[in-house]
Amino acid sequence: MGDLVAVGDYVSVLRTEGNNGVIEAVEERKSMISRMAPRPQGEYQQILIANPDQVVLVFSCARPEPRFGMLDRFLVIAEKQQVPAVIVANKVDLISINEAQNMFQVYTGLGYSCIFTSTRNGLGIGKLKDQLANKISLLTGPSGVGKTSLLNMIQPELGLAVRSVSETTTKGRHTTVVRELFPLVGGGFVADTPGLKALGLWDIEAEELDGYFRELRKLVEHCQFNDCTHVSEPGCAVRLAVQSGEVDSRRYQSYLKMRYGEME
Ligand SMILES: Nc1nc2c(ncn2[C@@H]2O[C@H](COP(=O)(O)OP(=O)(O)OP(=O)(O)O)[C@@H](O)[C@H]2O)c(=O)[nH]1
Ligand SMILES: [Mg+2]
Ligand SMILES: [Zn+2]
Repeated sequence: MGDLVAVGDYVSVLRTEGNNGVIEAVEERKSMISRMAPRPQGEYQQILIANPDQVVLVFSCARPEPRFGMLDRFLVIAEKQQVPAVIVANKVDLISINEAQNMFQVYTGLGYSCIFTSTRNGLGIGKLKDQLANKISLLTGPSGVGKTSLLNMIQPELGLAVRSVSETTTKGRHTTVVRELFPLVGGGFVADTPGLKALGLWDIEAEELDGYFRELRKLVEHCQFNDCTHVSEPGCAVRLAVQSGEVDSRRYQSYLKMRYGEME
């Protein structure tokens, strides 16, 4: 089971009366960002966006603390779909730029671009605006990290609703509810999404996971066994690299969690 049509799909519409129409066909997607959404009826593939040029993963440096496990899952999905991923570290005003850079340095070290922002002092807003220009982007991340606030700052005309309750509550509470593509004044579109609580991987096999971790991908060929799971096999190049510090141990833990089915 899954969404039949999603934000970003190219469709053929048959005009009916007035401003109404029915979708007659959905073109094949070249890529999509989707997750397994928990539903009482069972597994369901929720498509967050179809055919994006990039996915912008927004996390806050504090309030709430960044959920790196979720970031790692998003990166795996983006790698599998070959969709470029950009990380936004928002609310830098709550810590310092140095602390923020340290927090995300694993990712910049892997070659992901990371934009440091604050809607309180305007840091990085111009950079983010440039990054979004003339592209179709998905803006996603946990709830309360400031996704909608960032969009409003980039384009105040949008006037999107932002959480007004006290910032001291770090619990998820959704302010954005609908998913929709907004046109950007300078060209391009961006989809704001409600914050996600969990990101279940869809259609990613345990055996292919290491290929979606940039730092593991290049090591697997050096493992003694070509079906190495990188857990306990002898001659495992991945575990060796974790021990030497060449591979970040938290990223390795993320890999294990994903491989052995824990939700994040
Ligand atoms: N200190 C600080 N607070 C911010 C910043 N950006 C947003 N906030 C606050 O964070 C809270 C959540 O902002 P939203 O923009 O609604 O967050 P969201 O990610 O869209 O949340 P959902 O729609 O629930 O997914 C609001 O109280 C904002 O004022 C920032 O750069 N610094
Ligand atoms: Mg929002
Ligand atoms: Zn191995």
